[in-house]
Amino acid sequence: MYPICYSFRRCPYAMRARMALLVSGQAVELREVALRDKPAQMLAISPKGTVPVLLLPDGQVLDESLDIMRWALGRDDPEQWLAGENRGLIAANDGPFKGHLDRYKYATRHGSDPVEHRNEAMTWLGELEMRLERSPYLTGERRSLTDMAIFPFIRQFAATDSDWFAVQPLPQVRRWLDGHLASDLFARAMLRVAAWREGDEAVFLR
Ligand SMILES: N[C@@H](CCC(=O)N[C@@H](CS)C(=O)NCC(=O)O)C(=O)O
Repeated sequence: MYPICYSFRRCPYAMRARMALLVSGQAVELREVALRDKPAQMLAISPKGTVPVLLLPDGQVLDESLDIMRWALGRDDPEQWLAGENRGLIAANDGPFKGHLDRYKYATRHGSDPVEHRNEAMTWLGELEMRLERSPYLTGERRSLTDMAIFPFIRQFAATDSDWFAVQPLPQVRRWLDGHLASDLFARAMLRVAAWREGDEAVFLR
């Protein structure tokens, strides 16, 4: 029996979880969720209703993306991603940066000033730029959990206005981001699947 992963292809939290599952070789049944019509089976095990959710064969439920990453890498960590976990950087991404990203990208929904939040977000990107001047990845010579947890959010920020982003003084961030976007791992994690419905044939992420 395989673990079941409820996921949403474009969700940055789900992307980081899928990449950790793939790199660690943990095959899972992938159930693509329509966020407007979440499956009752998912809500029954995780009423907070966010993706990703991982249901393990023993009934244990992991419904935080970082917990799913740590679980997968705890089983096998061939690239030693766990050694590069920088909790402070990930928390800064998931907290303040994500707040600015949402208020920039979805300014109408938030009633926010997008430029103000884009500027705030740029302070964070400047910090990443400085780190990436010192080493090719955020925590050293190789990609690690920290890179993989953060880059899906930088991808979203960059794509919000790609012409604008392309001319920002962030050459190292662009190099780092482009490398991840061109990686085989990201391509595998971005597998296209139709929204899951009960009775569908299982789709596997592996
Ligand atoms: N802290 C959670 C956050 C997950 C999250 O917020 N996912 C979004 C999609 S990107 C979601 O499911 N939102 C619920 C909704 O839109 O209904 C995690 O790391 O897994």
